[in-house]
Amino acid sequence: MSKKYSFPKSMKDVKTHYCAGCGHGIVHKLIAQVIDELDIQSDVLLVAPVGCAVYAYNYINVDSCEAAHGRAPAVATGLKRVHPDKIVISYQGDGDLLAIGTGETVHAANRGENITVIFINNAIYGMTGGQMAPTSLVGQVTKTTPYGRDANDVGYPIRACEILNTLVEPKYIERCAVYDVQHINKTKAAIKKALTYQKEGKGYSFVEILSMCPTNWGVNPVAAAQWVKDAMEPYYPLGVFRDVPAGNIPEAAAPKAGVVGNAATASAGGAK
Ligand SMILES: Cc1ncc(C[n+]2csc(CCOP(=O)(O)OP(=O)(O)O)c2C)c(N)n1
Ligand code: SF4
Ligand SMILES: [Mg+2]
Repeated sequence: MSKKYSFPKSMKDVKTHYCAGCGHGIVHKLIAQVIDELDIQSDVLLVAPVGCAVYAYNYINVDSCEAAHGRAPAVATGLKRVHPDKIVISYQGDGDLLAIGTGETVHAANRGENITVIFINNAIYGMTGGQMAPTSLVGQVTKTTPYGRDANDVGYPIRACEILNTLVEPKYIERCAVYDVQHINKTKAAIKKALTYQKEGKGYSFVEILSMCPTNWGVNPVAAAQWVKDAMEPYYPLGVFRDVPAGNIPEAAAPKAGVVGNAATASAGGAK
């Protein structure tokens, strides 16, 4: 017997403004489903980004606010500190999170704010018409790299999970993708784990999602999904980078007891 599809309670039943094949709508729905499953609709505070998901609050039916481009983790920090019992989600694109907002991103993670950051990596500035993002691939043609991204000029694409995984405080870091059903289901599980950890007070969680922007990549939705798999995934490997409650703490990020203020430091004159 086929299971009847039920529309998420935490999703507004409105027409989408996203292009066909865009990943944002898929991720919005996953977030809404997880909010329903965890029964936290009245507890969630969503910080919407500046980017194509600027109207995230028109779809996800929770209390929301807008943050200036790049500032969402700072706004999320304020909301969480004032309302520690709320579940605070910062939803951001790659231009928002890794260009103008790199500082806010790294420092919120480094402070170990008990918030969840959902990072939509579509390798481009979608909303503004397809300029190069920090995550655009080498050779990728964009409006601002008409001959393809040249690493000699602008450096290599930035890997957010790998950077955050060098910090001590984050408790959960995973990279997912939404190019097929299997990966969509995995993404939902990652979002659920991140929000569950926040609910349990475990600390900072970060879920990166490789996503499609067919419009600015200049391809159809099927080809866009394929490009995420074939071109993006090899550079941005999927998987769990950090899961502290499960005991997965990389050596480099593990706090070393006694290093600061120990005998060796003291005999060398102490920390200044
Ligand atoms: C302070 C500021 N700088 C620049 C902009 C212009 N701007 C709006 S959205 C955007 C980039 C959006 O790209 P991304 O964050 O990757 O989101 P996407 O649309 O791809 O989901 C930029 C540069 C702005 N609105 N505010
Ligand atoms: S421009 Fe790209 S990111 Fe924006 S709605 Fe269209 S497909 Fe999605
Ligand atoms: Mg983008």
